[in-house]
Amino acid sequence: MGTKIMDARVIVTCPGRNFVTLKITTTDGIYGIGDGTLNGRELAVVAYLQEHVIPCLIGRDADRIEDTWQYLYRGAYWRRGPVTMSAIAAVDVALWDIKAKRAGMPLYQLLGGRCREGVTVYAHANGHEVSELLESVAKQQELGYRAIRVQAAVPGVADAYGVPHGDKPYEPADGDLPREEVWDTAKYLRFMPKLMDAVRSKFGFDLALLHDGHHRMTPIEAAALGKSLEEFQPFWLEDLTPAENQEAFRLIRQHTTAPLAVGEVFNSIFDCKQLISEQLIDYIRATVVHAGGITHLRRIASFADLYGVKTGCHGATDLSPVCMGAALHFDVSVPNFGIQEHMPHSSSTDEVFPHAYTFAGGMMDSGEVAGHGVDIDEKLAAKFPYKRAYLPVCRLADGTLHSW
Ligand code: EZ4
Ligand code: CO
Repeated sequence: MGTKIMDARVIVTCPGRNFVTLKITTTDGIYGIGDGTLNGRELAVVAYLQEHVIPCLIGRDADRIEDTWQYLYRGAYWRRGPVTMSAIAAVDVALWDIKAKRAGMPLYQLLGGRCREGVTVYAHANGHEVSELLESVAKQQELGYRAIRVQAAVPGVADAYGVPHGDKPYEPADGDLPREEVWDTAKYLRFMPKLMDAVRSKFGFDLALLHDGHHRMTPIEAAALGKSLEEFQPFWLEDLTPAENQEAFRLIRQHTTAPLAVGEVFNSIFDCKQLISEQLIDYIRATVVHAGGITHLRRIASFADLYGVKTGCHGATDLSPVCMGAALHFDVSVPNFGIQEHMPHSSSTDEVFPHAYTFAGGMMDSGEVAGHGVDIDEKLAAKFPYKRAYLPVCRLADGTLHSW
């Protein structure tokens, strides 16, 4: 027993979008990889890893995952935050990958084994008009998805969240400097019931329908949205209001029974402690890369389970295939699984990160390969150098900066 960390290296690649990957190699010649991508702030995590984490890793016992997590979290004195927690996640996932490879087992076996036969995922549908959105929903249904997130352009509003610019697939981090978008919540609140009505009228109520408010409402606006959409039975309404103020969700809850999902920007259990313990949400969206890896995400999920809150891991394209692979092992083994987001990566991203996970009939699966089942083709990765890319910023018509 006992294998030591011999080498740790950060690989940055941009096969269509930027990804940060940590590769850890042990003295017995096994390597593991972890995702450390933080959209629009990628190089901050690279520096954190290279300058401050990797020097402490060399020579450590690769089997001591929990101790290494505690060392990087408590030991740093400065705790939490997306940069720190993404860096810790990269180490944590690489070490779980190594441990599972050494055991000769898929990672989910080390997490207690399967709790389900597959992972129900939801797709994104979007449109510049309602008719285009309806076509997009039909297309996702044909691909096999039974849960679909709907986002459409709002009449009279220049930029709605979740709708692509032009014909390209939706990928918001597209500016060498942040693109500026203009937003109007009142118009959005008037439009949303019409949109949901159009979708339910065409597709009926068997389809699980999701929607992302992307932090743009005040608590009372969020309450009004929930109330107006309740009759369309959404599977969830996501990120209606920014969640720095957790008790704001009490107000939303007083007015609507629409299920609420929050937490893709959370990086610690403390970000959702009150939301969970007061049962102010129904799904916790934290995922592997931004919430401290498998080790910390399991802690969040166990805590959530005490209060009947289910998981709903973030799975946009800025979370690399390495994160998706690790998340799927978590998803098949966590008792209180809810749903997993799936936004397929570009073919060049899939080529740089060969993976064992699969999609069929609206479900994904981790696969049965030892480790988390995701690798990186370093030669190919080197052909796609880092390219600075920002997420947009959002303003109101009078120029006031608003949450994007
Ligand atoms: O805007 O991942 O639910 N999914 C989302 C994402 C986020 C991006 C930000 O990096 O809200 O599309
Ligand atoms: Co979201």
